[in-house]
Amino acid sequence: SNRTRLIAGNWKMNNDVAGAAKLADELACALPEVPEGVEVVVCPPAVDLTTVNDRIQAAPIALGGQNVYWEASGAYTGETSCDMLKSAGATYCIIGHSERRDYFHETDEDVNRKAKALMAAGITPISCCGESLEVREAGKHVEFVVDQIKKDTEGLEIADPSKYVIAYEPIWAIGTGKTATADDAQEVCGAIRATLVDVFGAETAAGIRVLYGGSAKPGNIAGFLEKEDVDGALVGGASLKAADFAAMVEKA
Ligand code: G2H
Repeated sequence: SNRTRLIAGNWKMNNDVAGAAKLADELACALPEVPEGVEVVVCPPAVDLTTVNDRIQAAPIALGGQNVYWEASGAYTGETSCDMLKSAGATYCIIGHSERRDYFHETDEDVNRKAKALMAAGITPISCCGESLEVREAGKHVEFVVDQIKKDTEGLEIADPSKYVIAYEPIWAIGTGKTATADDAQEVCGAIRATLVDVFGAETAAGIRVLYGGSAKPGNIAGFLEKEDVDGALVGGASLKAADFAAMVEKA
């Protein structure tokens, strides 16, 4: 495809400010340039955003949040708005990660509202979807993810398809060392693309990046990226080591 590949690092709840500064410096050093047709983004914890932003200024690395709240401001203790993310330098934001859905009860309706707020603010959502082991074993994974995509994209208006990203992360493959095969990923990413064609039309669907996530690492990323509908990776564990993350970017 002619879609720009996207390699996104999700640091999750790792690294205090000093640790984030160190990792950001190492990444800037390891990635003075990225291969043509590849975009790179790192998503540190909210308290680390400005520090990381300062450190990656000279590198071809973008900054993203891990979560956002859709209201503009006010009495929402503990939350971060789109404009706050933007003011810290973020141009991407992960939404609907399975950990947020599981531990913090985030629903498809929430994910949909977050996507709308981010896009209105000019921040690119990385909207996560994916099935549990139970759903996979029942053979209902395609149906389940297609339903998530329909709900998560409801009423979205996508003017620039490069500014809306989906990440398919089978929950049973997250941080478990159990990787989905490249064919597993393509099966669902292909179904996601077909759903996007239904929702937005063929032209827009062809421009939306669909990432794979779940124990992606230097040794397996190439196999995923060979697949027609896999346009990059959302990387957790392996994004915490600059050498591993840089190796994955080089292979993209
Ligand atoms: C899936 C992924 C990144 P990991 O959560 O979002 O994490 O690569 O550690 O499985």
